[in-house]
Order: sequence, then structure tokens, then C-alpha cells
Amino acid sequence: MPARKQSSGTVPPGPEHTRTGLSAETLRQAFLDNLFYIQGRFPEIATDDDRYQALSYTVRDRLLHRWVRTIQAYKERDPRTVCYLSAEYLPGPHLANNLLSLGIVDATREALRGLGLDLDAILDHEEEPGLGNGGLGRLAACFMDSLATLEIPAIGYGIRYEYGIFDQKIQDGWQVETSDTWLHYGNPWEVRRPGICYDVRIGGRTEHVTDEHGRLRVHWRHADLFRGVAYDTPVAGYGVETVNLLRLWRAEAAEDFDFTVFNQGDYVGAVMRKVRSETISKVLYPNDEADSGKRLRLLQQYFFVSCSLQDMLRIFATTGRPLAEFHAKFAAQLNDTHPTIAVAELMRLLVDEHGLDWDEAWQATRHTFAYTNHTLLPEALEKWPLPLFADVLPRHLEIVYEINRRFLDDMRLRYPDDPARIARLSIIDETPPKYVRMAHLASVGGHAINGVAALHTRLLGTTVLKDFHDIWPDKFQNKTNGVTPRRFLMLANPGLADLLTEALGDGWTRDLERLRGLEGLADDPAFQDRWRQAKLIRKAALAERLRAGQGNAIDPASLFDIQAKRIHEYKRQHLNLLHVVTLYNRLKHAPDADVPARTVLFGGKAAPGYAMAKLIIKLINAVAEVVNRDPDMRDRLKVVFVPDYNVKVAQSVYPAADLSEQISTAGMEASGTGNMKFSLNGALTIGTLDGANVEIREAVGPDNFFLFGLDADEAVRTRAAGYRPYALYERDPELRAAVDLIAGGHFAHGDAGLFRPLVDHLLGRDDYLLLADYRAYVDCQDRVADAWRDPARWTRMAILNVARMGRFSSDRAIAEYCRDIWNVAPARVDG
Ligand code: AZC
Repeated sequence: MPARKQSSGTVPPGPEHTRTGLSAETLRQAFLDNLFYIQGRFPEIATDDDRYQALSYTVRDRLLHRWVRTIQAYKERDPRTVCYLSAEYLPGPHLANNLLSLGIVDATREALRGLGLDLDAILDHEEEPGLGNGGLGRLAACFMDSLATLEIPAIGYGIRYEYGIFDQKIQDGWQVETSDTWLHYGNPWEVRRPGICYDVRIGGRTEHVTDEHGRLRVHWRHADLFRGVAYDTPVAGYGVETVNLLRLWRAEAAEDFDFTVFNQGDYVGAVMRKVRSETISKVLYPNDEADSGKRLRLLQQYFFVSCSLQDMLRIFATTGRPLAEFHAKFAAQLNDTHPTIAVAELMRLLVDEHGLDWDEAWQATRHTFAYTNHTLLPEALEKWPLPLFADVLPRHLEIVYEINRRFLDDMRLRYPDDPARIARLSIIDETPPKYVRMAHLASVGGHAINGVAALHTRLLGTTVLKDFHDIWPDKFQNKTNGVTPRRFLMLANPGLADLLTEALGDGWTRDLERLRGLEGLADDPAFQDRWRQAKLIRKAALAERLRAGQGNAIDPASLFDIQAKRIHEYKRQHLNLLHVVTLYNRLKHAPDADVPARTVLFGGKAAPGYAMAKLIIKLINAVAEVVNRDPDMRDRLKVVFVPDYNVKVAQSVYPAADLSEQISTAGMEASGTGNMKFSLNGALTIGTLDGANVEIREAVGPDNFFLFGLDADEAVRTRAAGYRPYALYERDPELRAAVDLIAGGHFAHGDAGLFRPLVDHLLGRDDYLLLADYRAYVDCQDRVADAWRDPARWTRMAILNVARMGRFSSDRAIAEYCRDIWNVAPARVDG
């Protein structure tokens, strides 16, 4: 193939959707107007932020046209609508993605160039909304992108946290958290809707009275009242007219309450109450220890769910349909158990507030909700202590009891002689002080339960939700996760995107299966050359970023071996480190060994309360410090920790990877989505048979995937057979040498105590089976090094990986949810 200039910007050029008809001149004028009328500036004195804001408003204005048309179309056609309920969203920077969706990248670049401005510099200024912790929040954002792109009527509901996920700094090798300030300069992408607000009541007690028709009525005499106000962010589909809605709730004080206090003369008290109300949406909880007992967290969940359901009821009322048909209008997805209180809240709204009878309401509720489970980790399965639940949501507790009573009565008919099973199924865990099990409420209160990868769904049905699987096997479905190719290929990797478009046409951007057309080019030397060039450009860009940021000098020609994800023992960043230390030991003992140069990069945040994860970060940095300045390494081994891993950083990391580390203990990673993003960008995976790795390996072919380690069943058996990690340590000299070096303080300036907790855990319990998988992992890494020595072979494998990643598009995942769970169809918005 002829050589062609690779673009290296952060946004690919076109193909532009010419029908937008937006010229560079129009955009330039709009930009200058916004700079003047919104920011009060002219170009000569504008700051980076002024330019970012002015451009964002310029783009938002264009989105609003489509947004309004979308709402009109939905109003006219009254289609069934998806409501995605999620406590977390991690959309990443908006500006570049919206330019891409609108098809005005080239025109904007040109408009700015005319003013002597660089689009990429402006894009780089954006502070992303970090309204999520990791995979779950990012999945919600990918799903919003795909829903709009597939023209599905959808609303994403969530919380507008004032402080999102903390920013991570590294000081002396340790993680230090600083507060996120994403709203500091204002947020041009949101529209505040003071008119769309709902009261949310909390606490107090209930009264059961008989009304004049002899009907039993429940009055909730609440103790506290909050108000939720809608903040709307447009979500544009790619290459279509659809612009859906992400509606996030901010907590404010309900005025009437302020007034009662104020009228008693307590002005300061009234203001304090306002401040207290606002704390509900103040901060995102990092996924530390279990949430159980965190009152504010329960308040947050109830707050956003109640606002969202009231909003859905308001929309429903405009259709004029009878309330018993609520479920015909809405399909609501519970993104993990966080929004599960919705089951009880919808029942409350329908029965207490709208007078439906229980059975009718239950019918509507069950057909409205479906539940996605994202984890099997016992500490992440939410349960609320009954006393807390009763205190915050007294009416909901009654409703949960009633749901449970009816459910268990049915179950007793089915299992008359099995009280143990009934206790296991119960929504209430009777262990003092008693708990409400949210996963059980979600399972009973919805019509579908899904896992996020085939293995995860199987394990869900055979372990944590086995009793439910026994009664309702048909309720269980698998929906393997996916990722959006717009953000994670077109935006993140414009050079590769260009190359794909040149080879295949641009259809792959909306139909990722078309990447399969690359298979025929996998062995083409000219194409391979260009493939490697595209990869090298992204590696050099990341190297430059790290040099400028932390002064790390890394060689773009070395093998970029990357593990980027939350830091957690089950994800086993420390297994990766054991390999690094093993390579280090080998090079120390044979300084002239012929090993390919490797740069091992890590990125990820540790939950602030998770001491072991923070110690792992310290160990990464400690190993880096020693390895990187040891002259014996002669640049054959480098270790780098990339700080403050977020969506923006991720977009520069995935495209630069040669090797993707997906090495969790089998059976513990529900799916993973980073594994998909790396592979989609042409990295090869070294991984266990865990989560979606299993399906990725099947798709790309076992020859193009570096597999090692125990599978999920073997892991269970290993533990059951009385696992003794110390014996493995004694038996394997390389393992022993690596562990001893860490334990002896080699990476801690001689302090043998620093990493003791980590070493003791590995040698004593090793819950995550690192030592069991160590030998297989290191041997597999040797096979990786062999493959890397043969560029033609490596590149062929990389091309085949990309060619076969089509099914991991979030478009496929969403199409499956639409077909199998939501029963919704596209509603085209005309241009
Ligand atoms: C994650 C799972 O750990 C990950 O395997 C999966 O890919 C992802 O959800 C999306 O399904 N879970 C979370 O991120 N959980 C939280 C609370 O953040």
C-alpha cells in the first residue's frame, strides 16, 4: 500500500458529515461571539480556559438543535424508552467526542487555525467529569454512546457529584489523594433545569389509616425533605441526528423547610440545613470497604432513584396512558445494586401516591426493571443494616417486607421442607442486626438478571445467585460487555483509525464487525509496516507525555507492557511485579543476556481506605526507582507508574500498548473492559481465563493470545485442597529470589519492614493465588519475549486481534440488551 501521512492529532480528520453544512467560517464566527458574549473576552487576552469554554458552547449550541428535534420526535412517537439507572458515569472529556459525533472536526480545526489557535491544545484543557470509580461507570458511558448511535430512545439517570473520583498524586512513591475540582471553571456541557425538580422525603414514620372508601392508606410522615434538580447533558449519537439525555440530579434544600426554620428566627439554622441538603450529591464514594452502614451512601441512592422515577412518571403522564401500563413505556436497567431501592420506590409511588392496587403495581414494577450484576466479590454485594434502613426509609422497609412475604410464601409452596433454602432466598438476612440484601431485591423485583461476561454469568448462577437460578433459570442472561470504538479507537488512536478506514472504508465505525476485513492484510508486509508506524507514533506520544509530566525517559522502540486499571489484589499488579523483579534478577546475574527491551507501565488508583492496594503502588514505584537507575539494566528494563489514571489518560495509554496485562485470579474479574480497549488498539493480551478474556481469546484465536494460569474451577479446587503458598516459594528458586529481594528491603533502602505485610500475605494465605500462577506467568512472559523478537509474527497477531474484536463493540452489547431484555427499537430522528 502507498505510504500516507499519519495524523498525530487527538482527533481524526473526517469523514465529515457534510449535511451539517457547517463551514469553518460559521464556526469561527460563533466561537468569537461566544468568547465575547459568554466569556467577555477578545482573542488577544483570552486564556486557555476562555478558549475552551467558547469552543464548547459553540459545539453545544449545535448539539441543542438535534437535541430538541430528538425530544420532539420522541414526544410525537411515544416509543418505549430505556432508562439506565446508574450511580456512576465516567464519560471522559466531552469536547472532542462531540466534534466527532457532529462530524465537524476538520471544520473546527480550520476555523481555529484561521485564528492562530490549535484545536488539540484546547482539547487538552478539558477537565473530565470523574463521576465514577472505574469499569462500571465507564461501561455506563459507553452504553450511553451506543444507545444514541443506535438511535434508541434513552435517558441516563444518575447523580451530579460536585466532587468526583479523587485526583491521584504520587509523593515519595505513595498515592496521595487530592479533591477533584471538575466544576471549578463551570461546566459548559450541562443545562440546569430548575423547573425539573422533585421533592425527596426521608425518615420519620408511617401511619396506616382507612379512607372514606374503606381502603387502607399509608401516610408517610417524613422527618426531612430534600429537592433534586435536573442537570442535563446531551449525548450525541455518532453520525446520526439522535441526541439523548444524561440527566444527573443535584441535591438542594427544599424551600418550604427552610422557611419553617427561618420563621422561627433561626436564619443560620436554615442555611445550615441547606448546606446539609446539598451534601447528598457532594461526593462520589470511592469503592473502599463495604458501604454497609454509610448512611449518606443510602441517601444518595434513594435520592437519585426517587427523582428519576418521579421524572419517569411525569413523562408518562404526558402520554395519557393508564398507569398500569407504565412498563410498556419504560425499560429501566439497574446498573448493579446501587439503584435497587427503585423497586420499592416505584411500588410506593404507584400504590401510595397513585392509588394502584398492589398486584397491578407489582406487575408494572417487575416488568419495568432488570438487573445487571458486575461483581461476585462478597464485599461488594450490597446489604443495608436493618436499623439504618428503617431509620432512613421506614415506608420502604414495610414495602420490602411485603414483597418478601409474598415471595417467600410462594417459595414455601415450592420448597415446603427446606427452611434453610427459604432463609437463603430471603431479601432479609436474619443475622443480627439483620440486613436488607439488595441483590435479592433486584432479583425478585425485576424480570431479567444479567452478568457481564459468559464466565461471570455462569458463576453468578452457580454461586452467589444460585438459589435464584434454581427457581428462575430463564431470568438469567449473559450480556458480555463492550466498548465504544468512537472514543477508544477513533479519538484515542487517529492514526490507526485512518489506516483502518483506508483499508476497509469507514463503515467499521458503526459496524465494528467489518474489521474482519483486515484478516486478509495480516501478512501483507507493506500493511504491516504501516501498522507498526501507527503504533510507534502512539508510543512516542505517550513517551513524550511521560517525559514532560514526570521526567521519565522511555524508549518507544521497547516493548510497552502495560497494566492499567484500578489497583486491587485480585487484579494482581503484584504478580506483574514479581515478573519484573525476576527479569531484574536475571539481568543482574547475566548482564549480557540478550533480552528484548521492555518498559513495564502501570496506571490506576487505589481506594483511599485500601491499605494493601496503596502498598502495591508504593512497591511499583520502589521497584521502578531501583530498576531504572541500575546501570546493569542498560535500558532493557524500565518501570513506570503513570499517575492519575482517568479516561483522558487512558485514551493515550491503550493505543501505545504492545502487551496488555489481564492477569486477575480466574473467577474474580467479572468481565473487564480495558482488556477489550487494549486489544482493539492492537495490543496482544497476556491473560488468565477470567471474565471476558475467555471470549476475547476465543474470538482472536488461541494462537494470538498469551494464556497462562489456573482456570476458575482449578482455582476453587486449589483453595479447597489446602493451598500452601510457602511450599511453592521453597520449590521455585526464581520465585524465592524475587520474593526475598522484596522482603529483604532491596527496594526500600534496606528497610525490611516496609513490604512485610505484602510478603507475609503472599507466603501465608495468598488469597489471590499469585504463587500458584507465578511459574506459568513467567514462562508465558518468556514466550511473549520470543514472539516480540519476530516483528512480522507479532504484527500479524496484532492485526488479527483488531480484525476479530468486532463483537466487543458496545453497539453489539446494546443491541443485545435491546432485543433480549428491554424490547425496544430504534426511533429515527430526521435531519
Ligand atoms: C466492574 C467489574 O469489576 C469489571 O470486571 C467489569 O468489566 C465492569 O464492572 C463493567 O461491567 N465493577 C465495578 O467497576 N464496580 C464498581 C463498583 O465500580
